[in-house]
Order: sequence, then structure tokens, then C-alpha cells
Amino acid sequence: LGSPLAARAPLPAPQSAPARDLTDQVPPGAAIGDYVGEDMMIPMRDGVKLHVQVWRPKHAKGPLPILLSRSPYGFGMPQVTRLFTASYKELADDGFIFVLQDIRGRLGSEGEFVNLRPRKASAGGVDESTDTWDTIDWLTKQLPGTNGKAGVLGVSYGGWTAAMATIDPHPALKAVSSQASPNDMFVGDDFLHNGAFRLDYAWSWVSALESDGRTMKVFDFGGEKDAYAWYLKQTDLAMLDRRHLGTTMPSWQNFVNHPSYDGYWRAQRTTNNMPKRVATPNLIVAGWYDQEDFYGPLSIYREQEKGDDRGLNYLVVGPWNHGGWRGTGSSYGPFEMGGPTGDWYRREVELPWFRYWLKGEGTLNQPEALVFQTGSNRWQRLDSWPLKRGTATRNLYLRAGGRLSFEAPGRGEAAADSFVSDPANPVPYRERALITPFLSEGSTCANWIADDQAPFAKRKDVLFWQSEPLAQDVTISGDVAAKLFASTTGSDADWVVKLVDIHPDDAGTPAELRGRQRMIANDVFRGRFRGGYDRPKAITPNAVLDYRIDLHSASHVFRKGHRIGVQVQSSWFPLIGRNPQTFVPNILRAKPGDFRAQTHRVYHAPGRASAITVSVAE
Ligand code: PG9
Repeated sequence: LGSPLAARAPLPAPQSAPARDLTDQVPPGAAIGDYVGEDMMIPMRDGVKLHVQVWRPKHAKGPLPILLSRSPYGFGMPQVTRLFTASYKELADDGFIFVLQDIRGRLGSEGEFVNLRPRKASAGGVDESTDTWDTIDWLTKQLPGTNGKAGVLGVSYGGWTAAMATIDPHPALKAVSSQASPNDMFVGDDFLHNGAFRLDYAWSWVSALESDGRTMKVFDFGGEKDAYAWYLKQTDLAMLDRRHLGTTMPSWQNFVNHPSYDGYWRAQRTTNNMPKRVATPNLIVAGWYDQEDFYGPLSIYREQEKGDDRGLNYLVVGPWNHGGWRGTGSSYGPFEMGGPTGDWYRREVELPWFRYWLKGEGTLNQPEALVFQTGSNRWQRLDSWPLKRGTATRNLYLRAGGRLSFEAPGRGEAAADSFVSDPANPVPYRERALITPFLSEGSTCANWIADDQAPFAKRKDVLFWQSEPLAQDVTISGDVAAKLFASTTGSDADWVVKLVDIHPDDAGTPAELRGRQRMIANDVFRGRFRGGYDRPKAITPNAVLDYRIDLHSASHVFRKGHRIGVQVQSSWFPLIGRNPQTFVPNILRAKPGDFRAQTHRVYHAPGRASAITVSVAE
């Protein structure tokens, strides 16, 4: 294909991945600042005991509320120290009784771990909500020094357990904050996006959690540093666990056995389990650059909002990657955010939230949606998300000659652009993707969305459109979607769409940003699911079909002098496992011979006008 990336960028210096301390017991006499810790085992209704660390201030002036975090990853002392001295510092300084719990089947807890354990099937059953109920019940009755109130807080898996805590909540549960919680693993979170398998992440995560009983074990890639090279060598993905680990892993085999949207995925969808009428105050937190769970929090907010007649469902979206609000949050990659947004959020939003609901202190000055506008670097206090008024839906049309315009294509304009998508040479998602075992600290993988997208626009297997330099600022606020009219010579295809903000390439722009293409919205859609995620179907070769691809939402100002750009491609490796481009019933079982190069076309003619739909502030 003559890819300009064929001469691949040199590997950055190898990163050290310090081993995490996964010992989960509190050492005797452990103290962190004013906090002292101890281990306890709490009985659940089925007799299984779950391990918790309880940390309380030595010099508490009176009874304190409980803040519970529930996780499958374990709480080693270095992590706990970091919690109290950094990421939970504001809460810790104010004074709470922190309870850190290993969920069922993990580390010090008994029982069986089930990844994203669905809601109990029968009255006597257990799930994460019953385990939370039993934990809060025991703590409020047995633990001295509590004020009888509890909150649940966590990020990602921990955010999901916070969301699940709202199901049949314990009367002592007064508020939660579900942060970066996944909602639907098939549609948009960690493991698949619109049915396209997130290969690199899924393998790293499942092998870390499910290859060594209750503890974490980072997969050994045998010294390979280049993720693109390692995953390209892996054929027959259904057998990856048996081949590399000599065993099967439940989640991996579930991915293999549920190639389309069935009861397995439906039962896991968080909002299918959460109460239809919101009864527990929930501060839902999301990051615009969340590389793992961006769909989750925004879709949970939106669906819960339908049953929020009591006004208990709130949204915060900041300029952060996954969990970035637990750090300083001053920048993301080379993009400065105008101040320490993470510190500000923890001090001014999260702490008042829990003080108000759990201690009855302060006032709740929380807008319905607190949304950071990127590009202008300002927080907006909004009555709704997305906005109900003040924006107009407009199409950014993909035009002939690589032009992007708010004007629709006219008659006589060239009808389509095409490219050859070759699974033997998929488009990388980073110029040089490093192997990033799950939990390897200091990895840059968490920042990949900040990467300059300009090098990819030069590839022959990436279509690229750009606007003229903007005569004035263009502000978008709300949903972003792609409508593609497209065809393939094959019988299946992935469609990846990226919306980018292109910085001017001039002396007035800081060197690092010159000509840089900043990602504003993106996603992938697996063509076979055009008729529904539960109805995979071969694509008729050469048929022009329309695809609607959810690019989620954005709040961004494209500055005067910048250009708006769009890239379309059909692979994104190894972020997304390759589509063989020949329809096979199960892509994880595809054989090397199924992977074929195909020609893909994107149309931009009247009646077949491909476009990106945005909400432009009026
Ligand atoms: N994104 C991670 C995850 C959440 C839920 C299930 C699987 C993975 C996490 O960071 O916890």
C-alpha cells in the first residue's frame, strides 16, 4: 500500500512497569497520616465473607460517615497511601471512615468472581448490589463511630459497583458517585465498540484478572514491546488463552461464545439493572478523553435522567482520560487545560457532594451538568446535557477533493473516494503502539487519544477531508454522529471515523501543536451489525449502504484559523481486532485465509451525502 508509516517510527525507550504491590492485607499497626487501618471479614447473606480494609482518623471529633469503594484489583499499601495523600486527599482531610472492599472472589474475599456479575436471577441470589447492601448493613451496625450514613465511590470497575449499589439500596446509603462506569461492553465500553472487538485492551485486562485465581497477574508478552507486531502474529483469537496460558479464561471464552448481542450482553448492561426511578443521589463523572469507558457514564446519565423526577442524577464531564480527575488534570498530552481541573473538581465538586449528603454540611451548589468546554478551557454549568436549546444540528459534509464543508455536495461533483483496506497491513491506532499490560504504571497508553492524528491522514488507506481555515470560532456542544454512505468489495467491513481539530501550521502556533490534528470525537462500527447488534449479516459486495455511527458527544471550540478535519479508515490496530472483510459467523474464530484486502468506497454525491452531524452553538 506504500504506507508512509511503513518506515515505522523508532520505539521509544522501554518503560519500566513497576510491579504493583498486590498484598491486600493491612500491615499490623499501619497508619497513613492521621488514618489507621485494619482488616475485617464481613459476612454476606449466603455465608461468603468479603475482605475489607477499614481506615479511620485517629482524632475524629465525632461520628463519621462511611465511604465505601469496591474493587476487583486489590488495595496494596502503595495504592492506599496514594489514595490518602493524593487522589482522596480532600475527602481524607475532611474526615470519613474509608472502607476498601475486595469484591467477591478477589484477593482477600471469599466466593467466586464473575466479571461484571449480572443482577441476581432469583430471590435468594447474590450480586454486587446485595453484597453492597450486606456490607453497609454490617458496617453501620457493627462498626463503632459511624454516623449511620454511607456513600459509595469508585472509578471504572469501582464506578460500576457504585452504580450497582443503587439497586434496592440500603436505607443508610445516602449518595454514590459512579465515575467512568461502563454501561455496555458490546456497544461502547472496554471490550467492544459497536460490535468491534477491542483486542489489545480485552486481552491485557482479562489475562491480568482471570489467569491467576484471585490475584492480578500481568501477562508476559515474552519481551515483545511492539503491540502492533505481537497482535498481528496472533491468529485464531478464540484459542489465545489456551495457547498462551494453557487454560481458558471465563471472560475470554464469553467473548468467543457471544459474538453478537444476546442475553449475555443484555443482562450485563448497567442501565438494564439500575432502577427505572432514581432514588439514590448519583454524581456521574466522565472524561472527554476516557480511553476505556466514555460511552458508559454519558449513557448511564442519559438513561437514568428519564426516571429522575426527584432531581438526584447529576453529570460532570471534564478534560480527562480514564480516572484523570483523581490526578491534577492540568493537561492532557500537549493540551493545557488552563489550570488543575482534577484538583478543582475534587475540592469544589466531589468533597461538597459527600459532605452534603453524608454529613449534612454545606449546600449543594451542583448544576445538573457541569461540563468542561475544550478549546476554550472553561467549565459550563448547564441545565441539561445535551443542551435543549441554543444549538442547531448541522452537517459537515465530506466533499470531493478532500474538502469538508457545511454546504452539501452539488451535482457533477465526483461521487466517491476509495481506498484499499488490507488486513495484512492494518492502520495502527498509534504511530508506535507499545505493549501495555493492564496496570503497568507510567504507560503512555492512557494518553493515546492525545496523539497527533496527522500522520494517519497521509496513509493511502485513510480518507481525509478538511475545511478551509475557519473565519471565526465554531463551537460544538452535544451529540456527534457520522452518517456514511459506503460500500465494500468484501462482505464485511469496519468503519472508523475521527473528527479532528487541526491547528494552524504557522509560527504563531507553539511548535508542538503546529499542524497537529487533535482528536475531538471518534469511534468504530462493525458493518455486519448495520441491521442490529443482534442480527449480524453479510454485506452485499459493492452495495452502497448507509451507516449511522455514534461518535458520542463533544463540547469544543474550533478556534478561528484552525481547520476541522475528518478521517475515515477501516482498521485501527491493535486497539480493534481486524475484520477479515469476508463475512464469517464468528470473527474470533476467523482463519488466516478469511482475511482479504478489499476496496472500500465512501460516497459524497447528492442523495448519498456522507456527513458528520454536530450541534453548533448559535
Ligand atoms: N475499565 C476497566 C474495567 C471496568 C469494568 C470491567 C472491565 C474493565 C477499569 O478500569 O476498571
